[in-house]
Amino acid sequence: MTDPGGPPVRVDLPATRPVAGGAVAALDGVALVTIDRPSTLNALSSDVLRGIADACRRLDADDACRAIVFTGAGTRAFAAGADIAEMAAETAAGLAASGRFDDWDAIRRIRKPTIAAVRGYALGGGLELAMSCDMLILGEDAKLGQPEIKLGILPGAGGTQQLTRAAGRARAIELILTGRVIDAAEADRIGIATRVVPAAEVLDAALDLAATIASMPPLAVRTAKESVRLAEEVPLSVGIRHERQLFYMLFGTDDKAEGMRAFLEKREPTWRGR
Ligand code: CO8
Repeated sequence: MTDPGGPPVRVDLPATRPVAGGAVAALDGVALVTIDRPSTLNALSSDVLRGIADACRRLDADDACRAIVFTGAGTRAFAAGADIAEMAAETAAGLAASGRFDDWDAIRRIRKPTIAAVRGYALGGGLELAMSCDMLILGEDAKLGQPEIKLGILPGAGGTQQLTRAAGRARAIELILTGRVIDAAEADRIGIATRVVPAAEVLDAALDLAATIASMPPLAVRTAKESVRLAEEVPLSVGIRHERQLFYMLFGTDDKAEGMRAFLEKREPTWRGR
């Protein structure tokens, strides 16, 4: 298979999808980021990673974007991991100097809500990318794993931390020390998935979820995400204190006044993001 020849990462804002009659519908506020290297099962070369990180930085600063879906081109893979051909030539010093982890950090730091739409393989860095997202929609054909151990390395883009937080130590360590690949049903059972859907419906399900979130008041979405993500980092009492500060802050917003007024007046709210 050959790649389409365009940039290895495509960004559509707003995302579109076909509707009846051959037309396309734009999904207001939803961005779609597509990894487009199907010939390597969307392996994450440094170019691809930079493309994803640049997209995250741009979309995070763009008020027109209120939710982001990440996906892989084709039906075989979300991403089969970091590019092994590239990594084979890499040295410790080169890796440390490369700034590639700045790109991973940029992906994890994004404040807009993120959804991974996963068909086929999400392995190694591919699973780490999916787990960096706030939500994972898995197709029934999804195959997830951290096979780095078989290459003499460990999951170095957050996998040991993210998988352990999502699935618990006993499950995460077995997967990381054996490199075993799991199917969507098992991923769902151990708490990695938001939802499992038929393979052909993955992207639509992710776009629907993104469109629903994009229709919510942006400041409340942003602070709710911040608060949930903080739960992975800090003790409960600190998280609850922070949540309370964010709650106070939202009581000073136009959207809080509008949301409650609209409920009482039995009408749809109009969000201003202020
Ligand atoms: N890197 C580069 N090329 C790849 C990768 C990859 N990760 N995965 C697949 N490809 C290529 C294959 O080489 C092949 O190319 P070609 O047609 O030129 O031979 C093509 O994609 C199709 O793959 P296969 O022929 O192997 O397809 P199969 O259906 O037989 O197998 C698998 C599919 C099982 C997914 C298999 O391709 C595989 O095992 N891939 C490697 C999976 C892997 O080990 N991933 C982890 C990589 S390590 C990592 O991600 C570390 C993350 C830390 C990042 C920090 C960076 C700074």
